[in-house]
Amino acid sequence: MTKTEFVSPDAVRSKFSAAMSAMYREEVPAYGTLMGLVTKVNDETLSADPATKERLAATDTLSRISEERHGAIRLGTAEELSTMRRVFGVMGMYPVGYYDLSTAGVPVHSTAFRPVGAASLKVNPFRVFTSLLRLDLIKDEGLRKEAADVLSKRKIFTDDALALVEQAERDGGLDGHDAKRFVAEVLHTFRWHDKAIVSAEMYERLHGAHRLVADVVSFKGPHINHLTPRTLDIDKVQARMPEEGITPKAVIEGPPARRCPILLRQTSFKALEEDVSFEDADGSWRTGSHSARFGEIEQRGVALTPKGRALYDRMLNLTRDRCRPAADGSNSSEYETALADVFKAFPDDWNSMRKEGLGYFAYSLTDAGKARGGIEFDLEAALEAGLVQFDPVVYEDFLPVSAAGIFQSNLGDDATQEFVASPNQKMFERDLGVTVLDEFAHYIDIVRASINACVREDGVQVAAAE
Ligand code: OOG
Ligand code: NI
Repeated sequence: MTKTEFVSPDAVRSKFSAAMSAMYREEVPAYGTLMGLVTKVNDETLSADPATKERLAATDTLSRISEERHGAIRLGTAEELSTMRRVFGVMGMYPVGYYDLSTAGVPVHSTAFRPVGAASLKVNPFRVFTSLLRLDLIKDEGLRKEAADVLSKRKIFTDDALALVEQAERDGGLDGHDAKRFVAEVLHTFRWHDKAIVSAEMYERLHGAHRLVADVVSFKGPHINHLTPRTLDIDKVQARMPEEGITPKAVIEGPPARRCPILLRQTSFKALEEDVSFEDADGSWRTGSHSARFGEIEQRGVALTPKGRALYDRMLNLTRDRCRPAADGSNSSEYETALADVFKAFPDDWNSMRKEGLGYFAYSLTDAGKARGGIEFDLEAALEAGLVQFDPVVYEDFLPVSAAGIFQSNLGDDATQEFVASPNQKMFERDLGVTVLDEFAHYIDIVRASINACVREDGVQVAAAE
């Protein structure tokens, strides 16, 4: 008997990411327009900056950028979340990090399913920001029960998708034929459904509790609500969006524009008002509207260490103490000035960030280092001697304040609501069925592995800067 050849989880993820992109392009044409603009700006940026292009190519990250994107979904129950974890597991995507959005008035908590490890990320870094609705934060007990009841009855995965997940877990993978079926079956879960599963009257009550509650509870499944391509120059794309008929939100979330980008900058366009229909008691359908799906772009920079991240958080808080960005964009230039001003104190060259332990950098041998067969002494000395070089490690995760800004801009300016901040990672992990991975441990692993690969076989390993 011949041994079954399994398709690698990385290849399944690449196929899935491409299938999602094709589906969303058809569902939301503005996403296709935005992708075209991002590709154009990325090409222009790379031609104007051959040095960056060369480093991206040398670190094998150039090819991933045009295919790079993240999406987001919102789930309703613990069972949906734990099953989603198993589905993503088949594609080599694991839950990294815990994001509490209750502080920002959004009744969800979240994780990011994404590949882990330099090799998998290079193949395809597709991530899905996955939120779980927190009905426990909704005050109206009657409504909470009704919502839980609706959610307990819906089935968001097809029977074949579930069977294929079980098969992959049991056998250790899927062959080419089944991997294709798996992608097609799982795609159904993320589709848009314009027929609500609740009455118009219940939709209004859910909406009254919070727009997000209505979005999660009223439909058959967790429609993908945005797909975000990665740009190399977010300011340029933001400035050109109106030319393409797209209106971006007022301010870019995250750090200011810098010579050396850090973490993540994001901007989005407002959710579309879409026709949906609700079933009446007599079985007829009545038209209404719902807004959920939007577009977003992002620029990714270097991953920060806990020290760098603490500095970023402090500076963002200082900025927001000075000027809180209004949802209607009325003070956006004042906010941008404050942001740029405060962040002047954050070093803006790679070597200072590296030396001060603010960011993660991967090391590799230069031609001279390769000619010597590697290094065997102190890393700093090897850098000085030109035997080793370093490149920024890309930030692969999300930022809670930015995520809150993205959620808010899509909920409408009037939707700000106060919840008592109540992070509950324990509850989230119980519902998920595993603990979430630590993002910092992941970056440290990448740095360590890069250093070890520079060391000569007979050399003494050097410790990574952490
Ligand atoms: C997710 C919003 C967060 C991001 O990029 O920070 C997000 C959502 O609206 O469901 O996608
Ligand atoms: Ni997003």
